[in-house]
Amino acid sequence: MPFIIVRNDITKMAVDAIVNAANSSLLGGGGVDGCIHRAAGSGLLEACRALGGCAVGSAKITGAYDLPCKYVIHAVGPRWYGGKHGEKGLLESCYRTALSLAMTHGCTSVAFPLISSGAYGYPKAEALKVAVDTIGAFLLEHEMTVYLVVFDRSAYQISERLFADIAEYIDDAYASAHADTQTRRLEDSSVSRVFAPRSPEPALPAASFDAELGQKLRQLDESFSQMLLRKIDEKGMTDAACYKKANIDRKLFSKIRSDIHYRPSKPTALAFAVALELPLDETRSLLEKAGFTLSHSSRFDIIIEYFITKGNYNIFEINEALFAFDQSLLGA
Ligand code: AR6
Repeated sequence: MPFIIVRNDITKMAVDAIVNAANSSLLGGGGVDGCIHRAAGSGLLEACRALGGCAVGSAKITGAYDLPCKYVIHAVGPRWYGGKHGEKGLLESCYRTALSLAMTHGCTSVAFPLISSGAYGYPKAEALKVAVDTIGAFLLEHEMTVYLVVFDRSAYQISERLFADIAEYIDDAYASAHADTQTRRLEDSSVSRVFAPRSPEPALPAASFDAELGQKLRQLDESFSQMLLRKIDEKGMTDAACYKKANIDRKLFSKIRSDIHYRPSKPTALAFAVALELPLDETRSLLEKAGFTLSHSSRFDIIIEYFITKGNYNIFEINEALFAFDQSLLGA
């Protein structure tokens, strides 16, 4: 999965590069900066001294010393002064500069903390949106696995309004699923009152059974991968645009492309439905090809349904919401 949100201590991430939320002196500090310098050892501070500082909104790279990664990218986020002092542009520029440094150093995996959201006071929900949007846009153009490392749950907040809106949608969907069950129970009990044993189906002789089954197997419906490739063509998308928008890595996509009977996981199948911007009924048809359905008994399903019915097909935003509700993320 090219973009993954995880809850972890960034110094434990075994990726090519981790990003530090530094200050413009690059000589260490508190928060994630302090954790990284402590875990990397004094060699990191020596390397930073040689860099001569760094401008706000920019980033510089060093080796990683005792850390399990290869590089540390020191990005200097903006302090929050209320939002009207170019904070957003500077924060975006931090992510973009760090990502392009990672690219030029051949990194295929990078982990970011939520830059500026601690000591620098950037509101967490807004800092998170900048991170998700900027990293998301980069991944639509480049092959890389990017982790957004969220230290603790309180550090992670999707906007309260979105959270409340999804929570309400889940409640309503549960309520209607429950009402359906009740009606069904009533219907079932009325059926059982008039229940009469069904006459047994006449048994088919073994030979004709085999022939009929053989014929049915030859008339298999379009498979998941066939439908996926057809939809990509119909939408006039390239394969790469589709798997990137689906947060799916290239290797998995090639597997799906070359195996018409490929059985994806549900998050993978849904990721493609989102990338293709399928409406709900077509999403259900694509899922069905992989043996899945959307159910109102599952929070995961309701959240996906919420975004599709709102016409919001931004997989990174959907994942942000899934993460906030402790659900598996889309993509693979
Ligand atoms: N792993 C991942 N995330 C962490 C970790 C960790 N080990 N520790 C903290 N965070 P901050 P800033 C989260 O304050 O706002 C320093 O003194 C934390 O919960 O580290 O950019 C520098 O030297 C928060 O969400 O960075 C600068 O002077 C996020 O990392 C200044 O702070 C960023 O919080 C930079 O401030």
